Amino acid sequence: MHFKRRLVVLIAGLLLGQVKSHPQADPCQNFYEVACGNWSSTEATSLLGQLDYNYQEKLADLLDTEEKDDEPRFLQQLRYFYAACRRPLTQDQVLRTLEQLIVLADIQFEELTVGLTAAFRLEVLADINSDNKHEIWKQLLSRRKDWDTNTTNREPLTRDKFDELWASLPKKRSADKDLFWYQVSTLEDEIMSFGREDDGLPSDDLVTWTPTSWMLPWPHRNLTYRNLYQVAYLLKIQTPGFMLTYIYLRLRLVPEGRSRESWLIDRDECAEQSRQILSHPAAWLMEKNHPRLQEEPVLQNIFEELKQRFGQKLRANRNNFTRRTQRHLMSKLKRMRLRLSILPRNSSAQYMVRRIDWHYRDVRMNASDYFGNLYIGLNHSRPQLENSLWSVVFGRTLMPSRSSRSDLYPIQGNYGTFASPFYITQQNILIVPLSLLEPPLYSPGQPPLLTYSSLGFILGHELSHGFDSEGVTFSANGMMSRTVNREIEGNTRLQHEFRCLYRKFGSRWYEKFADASGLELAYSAYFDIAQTDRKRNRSTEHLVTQKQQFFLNFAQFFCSDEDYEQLLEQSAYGSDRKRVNDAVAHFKPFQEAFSCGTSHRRRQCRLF
Ligand SMILES: *[C@@H]1O[C@H](CO)[C@@H](O)[C@H](O)[C@H]1NC(C)=O
Ligand SMILES: *[C@@H]1O[C@H](CO)[C@@H](O)[C@H](O)[C@H]1NC(C)=O
Ligand SMILES: *[C@@H]1O[C@H](CO)[C@@H](O)[C@H](O)[C@H]1NC(C)=O
Ligand SMILES: *[C@@H]1O[C@H](CO)[C@@H](O)[C@H](O)[C@H]1NC(C)=O
Ligand SMILES: *[C@@H]1O[C@H](CO)[C@@H](O)[C@H](O)[C@H]1NC(C)=O
Ligand SMILES: *[C@@H]1O[C@H](CO)[C@@H](O)[C@H](O)[C@H]1NC(C)=O
Ligand SMILES: *[C@@H]1O[C@H](CO)[C@@H](O)[C@H](O)[C@H]1NC(C)=O
Ligand SMILES: CC(=O)N[C@H]1CO[C@H](CO)[C@@H](O)[C@@H]1O
Ligand SMILES: [Zn+2]
Repeated sequence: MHFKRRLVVLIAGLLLGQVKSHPQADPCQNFYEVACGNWSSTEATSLLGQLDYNYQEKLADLLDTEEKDDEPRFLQQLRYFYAACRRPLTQDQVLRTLEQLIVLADIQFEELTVGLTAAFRLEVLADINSDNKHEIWKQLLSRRKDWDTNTTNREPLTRDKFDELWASLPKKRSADKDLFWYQVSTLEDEIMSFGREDDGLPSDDLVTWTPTSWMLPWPHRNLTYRNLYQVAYLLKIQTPGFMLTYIYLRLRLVPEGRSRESWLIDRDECAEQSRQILSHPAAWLMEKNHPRLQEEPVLQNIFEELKQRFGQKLRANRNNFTRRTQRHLMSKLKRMRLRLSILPRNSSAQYMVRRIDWHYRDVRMNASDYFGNLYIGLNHSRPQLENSLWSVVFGRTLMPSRSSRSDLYPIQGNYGTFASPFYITQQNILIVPLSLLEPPLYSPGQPPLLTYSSLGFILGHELSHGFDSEGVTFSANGMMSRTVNREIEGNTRLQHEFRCLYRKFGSRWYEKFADASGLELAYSAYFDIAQTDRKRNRSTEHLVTQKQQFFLNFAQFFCSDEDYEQLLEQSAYGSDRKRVNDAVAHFKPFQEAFSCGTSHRRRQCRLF
């Protein structure tokens, strides 16, 4: 998700018993509905979104307090960024920023992000990349907020006007006026050609608004939703370089005196952006003021239990692997580590400060230049991001192998959430941002059932990524093993199971595997007695009720609202509804807990 929607309602207690379940739905058919039935209409977008929101509130509080004398340099940069973001923004600033960007030699998504943020007055940092450009434009076209229409002009450019604007345009040496006019006029003609006259047809699918801050041409005729997508498509296929200059020209169409108004970005959004742009300084400040690391043993213990359960599966050796591959798998599992926080652990406070300072040594924020800061921040994180592949919520990520254990792991908003943990294949390490250890997901001393069914599941999910089709060939220290790869490719049973998952879930299969496996591990860690955890005293009373509660709490982690749901529909995970229902669909203990008939039991694809 790229524009996170503002949370309207704060939720107090989400978990177990506090969400009204939906008794009419059949748990065996649609367990999501049972668990989340009435959640969407009343609560926040999603639980992880809520954790982000709470975190940002606290961060904003800290950034609103006075600076102290001895603060590290990186913290000053964070304060400058936040302060500049909180100042009233003006069209004049927008124009000056665009003038600096359009003359740059190489204009990419970072520059376009700054340009669109400035021109469209976005409050939330857009995450633009080659995959979601269309989505961004659809979002921009769908925004409906009151705005001063006098600050924009929505008529196509005439050649005369174009000539006049071009004469005062800061230009690159390579700029070709006729070519640029050709591109502009072609694009504008196409946009203006959309829409239909009043033809008496039903008006249900007519767009009834002009998008907020829309400074591009807007047809005089009525647009259908289909037209809107067509306009979005036309805009998305333009290059970032063309788009920036074009937007600048369009903004200049309005005489500067007409656009005196200024606008403000809310403090939560500024805190969120501060966290996106300077994630480590933000994490450092938060961890200093809201220490959470004492929770570490709770998670480390659960993680060890999950590893132990997964080890049992591996030892059963369903795939009849050779001893060599078995050793590879067992050693990988044994040495998989869990690290809390995106900051290096196990280092002195001074070292940590030096490490972060060094990472941000080239970043010089200006306490009165928000758009300039945005560019500095995005430009600074560009090389890191180019070197790593990212996936979304509960991502798995491939880091460049040269990165070291003391690295500052970048945390990105384009996960959809900052609270999402991730597994780094090349380092065999699982990173859990501390912001995950907050209510309503976690509070110290909560019943273990709640912890196992939520955090236990999340850790199990990430652990399982170490053993999906991509992860499995990487060794305990993150090296790709050709021998193991060959054996896996030649293993008839495992390949058959891979295909089974693929047939069922398509390219999303490895997430579904991680979900199913994570649930199984967490369930087993909580309910099955194992030698390693005799110390825990499980109550045997009301076992069926406990099991039902376990599954309900697991499912309620995914409750989200409908809009958000639709967006996720397109992501690697499928909708939350399907995620929950797919994860429980073939899980025997679930079917027993809810007395589902055998008709619901189909064969489960099992990798291990
Ligand atoms: C827009 O401009 C017109 C004419 O200049 C003026 O009457 C109107 O009040 C302006 N609207 C706003 C919201 O400033
Ligand atoms: C747009 O649609 C409305 C409602 O159907 C109609 O009244 C109006 O005339 C249409 N405008 C144009 C320019 O076709
Ligand atoms: C596993 O391998 C052994 C010998 O290598 C063989 O006897 C056995 O049948 C195999 N089992 C399966 C399920 O393929
Ligand atoms: C932390 O560092 C110390 C010394 O550098 C080392 O002995 C210890 O094993 C490390 N602990 C972890 C968890 O890496
Ligand atoms: C900070 O930005 C303002 C424009 O908003 C500019 O006038 C000023 O020179 C900048 N300061 C530095 C140190 O670059
Ligand atoms: C952008 O980043 C490059 C290094 O990646 C640096 O050389 C350049 O000065 C940066 N530009 C700005 C405006 O920060
Ligand atoms: C374990 O639970 C049982 C029954 O609830 C209780 O009688 C017993 O004292 C508990 N043992 C420990 C070590 O807490
Ligand atoms: C689907 C459903 O149960 N909707 C209900 C959610 O809660 C509101 C208010 O409590 C009811 O009016 C809806 O019928
Ligand atoms: Zn995953």
